[in-house]
Amino acid sequence: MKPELVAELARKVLEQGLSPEDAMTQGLAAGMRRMGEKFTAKQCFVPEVLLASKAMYAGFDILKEHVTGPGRTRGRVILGVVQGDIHDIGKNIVKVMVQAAGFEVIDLGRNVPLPEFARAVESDLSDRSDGSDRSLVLGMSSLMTTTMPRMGKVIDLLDKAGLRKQVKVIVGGAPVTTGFAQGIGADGFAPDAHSAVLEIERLAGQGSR
Ligand code: B1M
Repeated sequence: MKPELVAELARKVLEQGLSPEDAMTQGLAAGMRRMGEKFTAKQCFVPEVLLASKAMYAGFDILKEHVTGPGRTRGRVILGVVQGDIHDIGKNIVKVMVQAAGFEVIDLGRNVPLPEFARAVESDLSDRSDGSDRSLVLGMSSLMTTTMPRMGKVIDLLDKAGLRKQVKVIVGGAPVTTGFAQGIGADGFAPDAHSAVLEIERLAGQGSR
């Protein structure tokens, strides 16, 4: 909950040549997870959580500039938090890690209307006048049990639009499980940002075209 201190520590990470990726996943994300557990246990409340997010972003904004990738595009990932859900801290961490792994990310943001996901997929697939055959992955995030079924609705929309076979879908967020992901017909699931990168690499390697 101390933005100045977190910023100072993030700068120290860089000065000491430590890995900004590790600082993000093992430091910032772990800290937010701890706040999440405290919030759930009613040991802290919304103002503290917001202060913790502010502190998280104070470190995140410094570290993200130093997360480097392989310098070539390995494919494109469309990312967003589903309609009705404004929790985007996890999605933003996933985004930076996926970018660092060399993927181009189209970030649709949070509280994304469901048809917008399908539109983004359609627009990417139709914009291949350069003959590009890069892989395409759609990543959806949801932090609430009330909004997570909407990820399945997006998959249905892709199906109806005849786009489903041309894109791999990965879902994530604290309440999401492998079983849930399989149940809604997603191709992949990841419990954290590091596994999200590995899963997206796997999906992209399968040739999602
Ligand atoms: Co709210 N909130 N919140 N909240 N909040 C939860 C989610 C909740 C579980 C708390 C609780 O009651 N125990 C609960 C949901 C209950 C349910 O499921 N039905 C809840 C609620 C109810 C609400 C409100 C409705 C509260 C209210 O107003 N009455 C409201 C909802 C508003 C809305 O969305 N419409 C609300 C608001 C907020 C804040 C604005 C205060 C703030 C969000 C700030 C923001 O995100 N910009 C907030 C926060 C911070 C939380 C908790 C405390 C922490 C979430 C978080 O940031 N975790 C959360 C409690 C909890 O999770 N235990 C809670 C840290 C983050 C790094 O982890 O997001 O899980 P996470 O991401 C991880 C992995 O999940 C994974 O990688 C990430 C990094 O390792 N991952 C993916 C995430 N997306 C992925 C996508 C992938 C793959 C992996 O592939 C595409």
